[in-house]
Amino acid sequence: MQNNTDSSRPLIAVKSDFDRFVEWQQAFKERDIDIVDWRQRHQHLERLRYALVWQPEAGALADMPALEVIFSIGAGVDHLKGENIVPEGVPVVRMVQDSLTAGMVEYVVFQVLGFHRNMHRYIHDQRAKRWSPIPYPMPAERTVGILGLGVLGSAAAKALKQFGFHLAGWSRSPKSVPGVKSFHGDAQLPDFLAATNYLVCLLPNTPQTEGLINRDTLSALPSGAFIINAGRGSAVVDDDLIAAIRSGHIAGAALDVVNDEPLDDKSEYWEMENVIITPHIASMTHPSDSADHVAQNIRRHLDGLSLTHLADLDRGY
Ligand code: NDP
Ligand code: OXD
Repeated sequence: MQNNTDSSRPLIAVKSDFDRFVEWQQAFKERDIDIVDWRQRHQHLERLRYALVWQPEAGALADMPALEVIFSIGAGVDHLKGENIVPEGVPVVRMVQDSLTAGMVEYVVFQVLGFHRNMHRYIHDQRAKRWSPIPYPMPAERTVGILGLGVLGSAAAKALKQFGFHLAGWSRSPKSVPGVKSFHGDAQLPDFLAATNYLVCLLPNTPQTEGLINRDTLSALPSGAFIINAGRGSAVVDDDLIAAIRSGHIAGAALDVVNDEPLDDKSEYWEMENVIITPHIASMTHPSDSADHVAQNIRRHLDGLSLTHLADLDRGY
């Protein structure tokens, strides 16, 4: 079916994650776009102006002579970094879609509330048949600080605000999100950290964000702070975080992303009682609605309009 394409319709090659090709096929069919499986792209190279990819092999996109736009299946574009991945001059559109944002909001709210209400401790208490109530503070006595106040960080902040937490965000440039105190740049990082009880990281992987959560920044947080990382594992210096948790300065961490995925079975994180590991599932791209974002951009491209949500690969996000 995928090879039965109509040459007047746009054609996109899809290298899907999680084997979701059939879902993408259905979603694009409903939007009058033809699609080919990544492995069969060679049969359609002259017609393939678009590619939707997750972790393409080096050289693969460069071997598509008609390629005009690359769509990232993820919000992050770090999987497109590196030698000979994105051909010179071909724009990259990153994924921005309501369902992806909603998934991240769910994850962040879930983890903040879980730590706030001590669920990480009650899980162990239950296993030990221990009935041991722990007093908890009011949300108005706690601040959630979000590293990366972009599409996902702003949406998570807005959702958390409804519970009564104080909210702060840190980004490169100043932001104006109602009810969220904006900090920006390296100079304002210490003040942001000093007031943060739940540190949520939604930063992209760039040279500037690498290792940002380290011994110094962790010690700048108030004692008893929690870490929630759903951005990229590269932001964390693992040995520093492990030491800070062992010392009790950091009360717990939820890590959806780690430096080397999948997490090595020798990692100390697995055994740490106050650490919650999830396998990079904080949010996912759902073909049934994310095809809208791709289809709209293909229409814009065909109409000669500017593309939305272009990534800046030099900046790294
Ligand atoms: P955005 O580009 O909308 O937001 C990124 C934010 O990070 C911006 O506010 C940006 O600041 C800030 N930022 C980047 N570099 C720096 C820096 N050096 N110092 C301070 N702030 C910085 O991205 P999204 O919100 O859509 O996505 C964020 C990340 O989330 C993705 O890159 C991806 O890594 C991760 N992700 C993880 C998923 C998961 O399942 N775990 C799912 C989806 C995404 P400014 O606005 O000023 O430029
Ligand atoms: C993304 C991701 O970048 O899934 O969207 O991590």
